Amino acid sequence: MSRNDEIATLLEEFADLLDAKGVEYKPRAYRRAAENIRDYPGAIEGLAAEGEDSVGEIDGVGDAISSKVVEYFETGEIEELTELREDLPVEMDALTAVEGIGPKSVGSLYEALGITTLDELEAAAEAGEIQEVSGFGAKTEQNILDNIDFAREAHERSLLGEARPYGDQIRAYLAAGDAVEECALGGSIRRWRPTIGDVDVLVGSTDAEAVVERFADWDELDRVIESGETKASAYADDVRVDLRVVDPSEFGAALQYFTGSKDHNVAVRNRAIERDLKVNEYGVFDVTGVEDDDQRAGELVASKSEEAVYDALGMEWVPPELRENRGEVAAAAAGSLPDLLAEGEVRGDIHTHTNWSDGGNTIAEMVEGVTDFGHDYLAVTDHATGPGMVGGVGVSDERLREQIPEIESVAAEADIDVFTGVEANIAADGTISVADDLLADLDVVVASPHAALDGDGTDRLVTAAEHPDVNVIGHPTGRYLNRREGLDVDIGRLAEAAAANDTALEINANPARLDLGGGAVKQAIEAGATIVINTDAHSPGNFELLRYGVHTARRGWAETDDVLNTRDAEGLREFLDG
Ligand code: DGT
Ligand code: CA
Ligand code: CA
Ligand code: ZN
Repeated sequence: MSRNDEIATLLEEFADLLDAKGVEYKPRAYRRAAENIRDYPGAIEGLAAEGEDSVGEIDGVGDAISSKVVEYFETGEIEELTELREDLPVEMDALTAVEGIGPKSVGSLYEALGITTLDELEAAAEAGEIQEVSGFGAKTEQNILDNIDFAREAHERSLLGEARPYGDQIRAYLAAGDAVEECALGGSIRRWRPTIGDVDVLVGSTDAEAVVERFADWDELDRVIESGETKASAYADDVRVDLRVVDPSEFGAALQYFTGSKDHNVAVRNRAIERDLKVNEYGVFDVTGVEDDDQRAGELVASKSEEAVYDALGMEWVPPELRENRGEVAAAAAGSLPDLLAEGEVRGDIHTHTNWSDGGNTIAEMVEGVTDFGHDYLAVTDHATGPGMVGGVGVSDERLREQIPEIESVAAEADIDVFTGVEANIAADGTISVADDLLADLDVVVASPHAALDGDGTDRLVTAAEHPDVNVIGHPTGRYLNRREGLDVDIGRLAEAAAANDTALEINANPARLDLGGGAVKQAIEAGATIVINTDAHSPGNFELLRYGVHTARRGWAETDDVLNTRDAEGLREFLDG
């Protein structure tokens, strides 16, 4: 975690605690400052060393906050935050993992019932005490009971977007070690699953002790929970990291085994058995006539590389994102694996926000950011008002009309193509929250569900996809990973409607969403739909999130032609006009 992230996280905690105390306005300022510090390209510790004025040069960071930042670097704590924590000794992250429970509710429940943990919350709900608290009702209480298990489980899994940077860092760090011959990530993080139980990292080395030692010395680790001769486990923040060291000659077999998924490995193992072979973490062995049940018994056929392991089983090498037992074993055996979309093939972003709605930056700053990122085009799609847009976030039709010439004037100066657009809301009955004549005047219409996100949403989304001016269904299920499951959607039926109406289905690359997910993407493509991968950026730093969308597309077997924004601006225009 960079010091910028560290400070941002503290300020967000500050904001949550202020919210819990019922303080108004201030939390919003703290969150905005946190976001800008996180996105700030320089090192915050450098500014802090120069003093409060330098910290205050970051957008949205006023005197009160900059003095706290300096205090933290000087003393190692923010006194006011420490006091707030003592005042409200709640497990904020765990409690707010329950859908419908925010920091404010946590504050009220602590005030009224002294609730600090999920267990206490559950007990109070079961005893009917929650509905007695002012501002809560029987419905909220039932909602807590319905969601607590989900929240408990979710709290134990990290988001891919949180875990992946640690994975990249630990891999680079270990790979630079003297004793390390091979190093790779395995497990769910290598498969780019949207949530991660632990980050698996595998090293090939003849000196396991030195590798375990180097691992334990990694700066980012907060605590080591287990350490043995060839393995170790530790936490960096809330992310668990699992190290395993194997002999370099067996690295490929170990990597294949520890990448999983379990279901993929079962299918691979069954294929081996059919051919009188055995596959395990040590290699592929010919076991014809072998009685010995030692793991390494039999004639070794392959173990050094993953390619060799799959080859020995008569299969193409399987990209990790496909290893979910969704038909990849048969396809690899038949030599018919998809030619997957690659990072770098996506050429633009058509779902982004500016400070006209809830984004943090101007239209010009977003255009500059996406240009620096290397894209060929951008669509500005601020939130329209409507259901789900609380706190005046959405833009009225009238304001959207005013925004069009503003976008066009930035476009005239830009090195890339800039499209006008909107992110409209899909109401529960499938209607779109913006007037038809305005929709017709905009280049890109993203329509997304933002409220009433439970139950079956198929009819609702199909109706939206059939609207002649809707180009993209944004984050179709509305899920928030680890927080809410979102709409149930018959993806096949939605995809058919989308394909028939030239509407693309989005993979929202924001790591909190990754919506659609891999399984749904595969179904959508099979039903003929076009996919579009957008970051839903609210600041220029968010364009970097694209890779999570690309790997989600790969999990859905997407090839280049399946993805709308691999086309150039001309190609995109043809789709929009089609
Ligand atoms: P996670 O960490 O819950 O997000 O998911 P994974 O897939 O990373 O699971 P993890 O960390 O428990 O184990 C890493 C891989 O090791 C897993 O994908 C497959 C392999 N593996 C672990 N335990 C077993 C097992 O009992 N049988 C088989 N076939 N494979 C296993
Ligand atoms: Ca894992
Ligand atoms: Ca593991
Ligand atoms: Zn959006």
